Amino acid sequence: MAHEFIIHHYPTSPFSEKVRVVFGMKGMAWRSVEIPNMMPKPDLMPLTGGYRKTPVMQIGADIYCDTQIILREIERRVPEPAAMPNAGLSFALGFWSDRPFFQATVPLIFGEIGPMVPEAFIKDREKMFPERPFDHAQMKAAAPIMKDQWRAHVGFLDAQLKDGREFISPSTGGAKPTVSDAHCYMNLWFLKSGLPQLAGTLLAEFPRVEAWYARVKALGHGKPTPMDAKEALRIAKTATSEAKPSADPHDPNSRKPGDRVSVMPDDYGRDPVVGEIVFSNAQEIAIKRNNPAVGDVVVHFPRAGFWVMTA
Ligand SMILES: N[C@@H](CCC(=O)N[C@@H](CS)C(=O)NCC(=O)O)C(=O)O
Repeated sequence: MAHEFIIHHYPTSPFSEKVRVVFGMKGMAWRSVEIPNMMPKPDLMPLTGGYRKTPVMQIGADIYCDTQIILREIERRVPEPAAMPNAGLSFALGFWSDRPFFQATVPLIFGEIGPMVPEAFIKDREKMFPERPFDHAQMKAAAPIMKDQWRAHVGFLDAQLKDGREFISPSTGGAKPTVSDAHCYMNLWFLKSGLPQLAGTLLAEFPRVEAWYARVKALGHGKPTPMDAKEALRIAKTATSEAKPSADPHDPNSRKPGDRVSVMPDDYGRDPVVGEIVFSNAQEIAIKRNNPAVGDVVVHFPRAGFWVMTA
């Protein structure tokens, strides 16, 4: 039997919402393991080897870190209905949603709800962003600037929808939802969930965007069934990775299967994961590691936005 898609996530996670929306587009069944929204994550670390962000996808003994590789892998395994037709630059759109647009959304939310946020969460996020104190007064002071930024980013969406298309993607003529909709949806979903009133005010001038948002929301989340975290560990332990060793003839650094490397995100939560290369290419690196709780697992990362170093 093919392994199930297991998502390690929590309901309020905006990056996880991208993945849930793509499951909705494809009408897929998946398993849902709820993880804490801060460290420690004792049932996740054996799987990832240190990567601590949310979400993480597990398929048997293969572990996928970061939505970029998670979405690519879902499409590879379940190509129809296509969420990534001609998907090249949709990945660039992903960077836009994950970085500048997200960085305008976070201070808007935490500037407002900051005083209610537990101390442990603040400490955790300060560890995740060591160069940036979690100062909600500062975030609140930046709100006017961030509102301007947020409005400008939503304006991009509005302009894309101006020709009456139902969905964002140019490659489907906008007739069908694609991963581009999930990228564009994330920050609106985050602000609407955290501060519905502010979102309503900022979106009032963009009825087309609101109508598109409702269409994406109506796609749903597919069919999730809860799974206990311990069950996910057990599945990893009994499964064997499906990753096949293969050389990367164009690797500019001449890395090869078996080389020991450490891989980490280049932005925040820069926890290195160490293992031996199974395969790598321009878009993916898969490394094998072992942990007593899960045995041998292969952890997959995207290349854009991640650093690979000799370990
Ligand atoms: N580039 C990552 C970003 C993931 C991310 O920042 N997720 C947030 C939650 S939505 C996070 O990890 N927060 C800290 C945590 O959950 O411990 C991706 O695309 O998956």
